[in-house]
Amino acid sequence: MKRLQDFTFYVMMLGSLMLVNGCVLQDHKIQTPMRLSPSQGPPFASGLKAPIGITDDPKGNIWVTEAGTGTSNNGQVTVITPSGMAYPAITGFASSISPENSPEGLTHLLYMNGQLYILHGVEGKLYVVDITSFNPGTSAPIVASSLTGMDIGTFVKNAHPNAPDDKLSNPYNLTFGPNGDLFIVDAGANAIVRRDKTNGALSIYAVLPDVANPTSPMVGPPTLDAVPTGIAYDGSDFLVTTLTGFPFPTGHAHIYKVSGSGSAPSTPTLYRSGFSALTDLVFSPGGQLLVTEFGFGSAGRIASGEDAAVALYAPAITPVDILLSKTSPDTYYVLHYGPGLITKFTAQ
Ligand SMILES: [Ca+2]
Ligand SMILES: [Ca+2]
Repeated sequence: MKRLQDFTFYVMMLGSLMLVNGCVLQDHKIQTPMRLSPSQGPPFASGLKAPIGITDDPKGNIWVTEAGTGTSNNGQVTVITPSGMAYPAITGFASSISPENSPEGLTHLLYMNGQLYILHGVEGKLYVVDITSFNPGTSAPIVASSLTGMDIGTFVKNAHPNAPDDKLSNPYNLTFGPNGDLFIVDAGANAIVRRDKTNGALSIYAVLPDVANPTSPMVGPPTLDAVPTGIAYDGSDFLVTTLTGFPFPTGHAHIYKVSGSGSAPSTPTLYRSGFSALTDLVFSPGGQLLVTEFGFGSAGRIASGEDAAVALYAPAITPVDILLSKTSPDTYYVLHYGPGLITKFTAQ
């Protein structure tokens, strides 16, 4: 079971977005995209090593986590300027090889007020890095060993929200929520972890339930771990995408809603279903969800998170993060894990 859960770790990815910032800074014309049209020409960025997450700053730079090769500690955060020039920003994060022979290490990251909040799934740590004085192309890369990560994993394993399964932690994706606290989905513990803005105290905010395995008893266990991959906050509730564990049955991945005002543990309610291997979500300017599906048994997609039947772009090769630009109207960026690239889309 450990191996199966480890396998799910590397395929899960991403993130959340500053809905409020995205809305107020830009004059988006397309409130609810019906289609995403890819930019012509080469991809916005390529050559990324096992990339997992993207975020953007108010200057239009895209910051991306790369898990690395797993053969040396070459996990890193790369920054890509609006013109598409890529520079290493933080280098030398631990990168290891999972039992399934894929690189693992850094997971998602999030920009807020001059700082990057960066998760490392294998270390179970949160890094907070001030980048206000970092100039892409001229600043020397920050060395990861100079940073002090905050331990998340030990708390999560001790809290053991996924009991009776093994104690696991894989801090995977994050968003800011009520009181400005940070909310982290842990893909190993199947839980939402709250980190107090003021004193850094950690608590379990919600637990994502197992789902019945439609292929049991032929393939896999009777129930599957939810494996949360993305989290977004709309000002009152959280929306959470789930990968759904091995064997990743087509059409059985859910989006959950978790109240932002409930007392912990807040009980997730089913928001939408019928998806496959969800990896991320983002709100459109009109408040509608867009989601990414990794593509196991079926092709990967960018789809409406309100209706699983509505594809916005397909096939998409192993998409793991979707971002609504803070600076360019009607522009979405999508990160592709397998081919290591970022594509730019215009909403239509
Ligand atoms: Ca995202
Ligand atoms: Ca379970």
